[in-house]
Amino acid sequence: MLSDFLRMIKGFVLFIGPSAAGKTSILRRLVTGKFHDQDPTLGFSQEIIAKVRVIEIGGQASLKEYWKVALDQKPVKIFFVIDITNKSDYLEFHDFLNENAELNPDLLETTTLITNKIDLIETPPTHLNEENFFIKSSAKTGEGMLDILEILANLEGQTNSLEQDKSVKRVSEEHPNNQTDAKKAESLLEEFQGKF
Ligand SMILES: Nc1nc2c(ncn2[C@@H]2O[C@H](COP(=O)(O)OP(=O)(O)O)[C@@H](O)[C@H]2O)c(=O)[nH]1
Ligand SMILES: [Mg+2]
Repeated sequence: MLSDFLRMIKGFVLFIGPSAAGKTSILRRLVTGKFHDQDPTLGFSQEIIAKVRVIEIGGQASLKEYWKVALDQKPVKIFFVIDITNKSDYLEFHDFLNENAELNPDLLETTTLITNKIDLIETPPTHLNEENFFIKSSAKTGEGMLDILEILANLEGQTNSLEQDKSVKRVSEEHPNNQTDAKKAESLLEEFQGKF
């Protein structure tokens, strides 16, 4: 089961947020330095960045239960990625904090908001004035990537860092789109178990 798997890999960074906010694009940019236009992730993906294990879970309603499973494992860091041009993404961020505060009391401290797609607008929307801190990013232009990397680099040592296989950079691609979420979770799980 996925929950067993997540328990097994304690010590990780979580990338979550609404579908199509740009989570995969940011992770790809961090790993490859490039931007590719792509389809939203329908399941999960994982990258190793600065030796830190980063797990992305897609934003579809059907995957929210996996968010909770992952949050329950107390990730060392959570990045909540939203599309800066989409106000409902921002509202979803606050719903996320409210709904999961009980499950994960460290949530506020652990979570950093990333407002992605900054390349699409001139000035950040005014509702963001209420945020103390957020990283403005663009997977397309590379803006904000250094800020994210800096946070990840500072986490080195706090996560299970795959020391046994230093050559592994990208552990897994996201899974093909012609599978159901459950199937994807299952096959990703198999792949992970084969690798670690
Ligand atoms: N203009 C622009 N488009 C982006 C950016 N990041 C992602 N996208 C596009 O937004 C869509 C969703 O991106 P994706 O990374 O799959 O989102 P995810 O579902 O959060 O993983 C894709 O078409 C991306 O090419 C960005 O910074 N700027
Ligand atoms: Mg994705």
